[in-house]
Amino acid sequence: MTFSKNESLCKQELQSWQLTHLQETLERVYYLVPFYKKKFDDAGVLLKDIKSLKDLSKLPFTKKQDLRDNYPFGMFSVDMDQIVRIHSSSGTTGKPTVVGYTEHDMSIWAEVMGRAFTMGGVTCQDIMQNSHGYGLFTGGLGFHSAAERMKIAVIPSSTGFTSRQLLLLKDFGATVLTATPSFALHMAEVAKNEGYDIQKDFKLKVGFFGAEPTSDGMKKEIASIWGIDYHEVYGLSEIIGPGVACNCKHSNLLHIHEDHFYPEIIDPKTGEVLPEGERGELVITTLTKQGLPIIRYRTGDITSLTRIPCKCGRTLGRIESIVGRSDDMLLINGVNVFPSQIEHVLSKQDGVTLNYQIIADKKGYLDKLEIDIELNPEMMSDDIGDLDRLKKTIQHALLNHLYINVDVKLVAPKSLTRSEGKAIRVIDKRQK
Ligand code: DLL
Repeated sequence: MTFSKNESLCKQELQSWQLTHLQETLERVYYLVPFYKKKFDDAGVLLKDIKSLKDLSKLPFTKKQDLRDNYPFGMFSVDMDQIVRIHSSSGTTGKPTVVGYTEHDMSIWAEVMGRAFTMGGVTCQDIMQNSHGYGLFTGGLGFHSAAERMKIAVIPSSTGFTSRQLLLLKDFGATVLTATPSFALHMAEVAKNEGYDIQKDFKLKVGFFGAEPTSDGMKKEIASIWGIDYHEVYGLSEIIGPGVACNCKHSNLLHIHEDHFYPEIIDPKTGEVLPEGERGELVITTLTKQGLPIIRYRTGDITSLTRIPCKCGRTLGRIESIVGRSDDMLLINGVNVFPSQIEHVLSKQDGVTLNYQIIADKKGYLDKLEIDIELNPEMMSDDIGDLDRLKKTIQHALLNHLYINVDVKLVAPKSLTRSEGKAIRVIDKRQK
């Protein structure tokens, strides 16, 4: 069963829908968003040059930095009186990336999430505990609004407060769980410690997880500990939020809702479009969005795309689980962290140098971030109190700027390894 008829259009119908909506979107952005008019003019591309889907590759890419440069609302194609929701994600310079939705966009979001819920067999008989963070992050409210529109009873438990989450999960009898994979595993660990019998005390049958790269092993572990069907949801706020792609029961590959989000896979170094099946960076063009239509957005996510038919009957292409990122962004418990954000904070601190190393690791099932920073030689002192105060000041500044707790270690001058080429700033022990 599918949620909407566009999920199983034949190739010609789908391509004709995509081309019509692409041309409409290009008109919209060219005439309503000065950034795109300049970009297309500079590239010497006329709207009438885009006669086929392949012609899309003539257009320049949009990057995260473009959204920052047009902060906050410069890329919107409607007036504020038509915007009904604003979300944002954190940025390298302190300026977040801002996204806005019209009522029409909210319907598209609910539709693609409805497709995901249907892939997991969820109906209005279900109760969904939504343990994604609520707020500017699109995870919490993205799942919430779509569930409500499908008349699914949704428990807005948000993330954290694990013991209380477990109490609600048991007493309210949720059948569906949504969370980041690391939080789902953390919940299971706490449940065991608190003496719950996971299979007997909870009624969960399916879970939707995403927002961070997850190994197949971790997915299997979550499915088996909770005794649920694991569905992966992929998405990013710049495109819509969660719901860009999701896997059905027949495959681990994720159906990408390409009637709304047109995918291309490019070589991240050359920008060339790669043939189907090859791995590269996912680039997405929105086909139906009004608030923030976006052309050839470089997601930074590495994956591949296939259009080999799926047993479920959906004709939408499928992407493999995100393999990694083409930039240096770290995802710490679902929060985006760039090394340059950390450097920005350190550059404002007296007493330390900019010789630092970032170490991402796991503590239990949660991510933890440690930063080793070399002290300024003048700060070398025997006064432990001074050093402790400095450490706390930096931790506080990082929390304020990144919204995550960071374990700061102050180390002696010249004690970190120097490299001859590019400095190795990040050691990600989670990938081992
Ligand atoms: O993470 C939206 C989301 C919320 C997706 C909840 C799924 C569930 P952003 O905060 O803008 O949006 O972060 C987007 O997160 O470019 C990927 O690098 C990463 N990401 C999202 N989903 C997955 C996934 C939300 N299933 C960035 N697997 C994206 C791996 C993912 N990485």
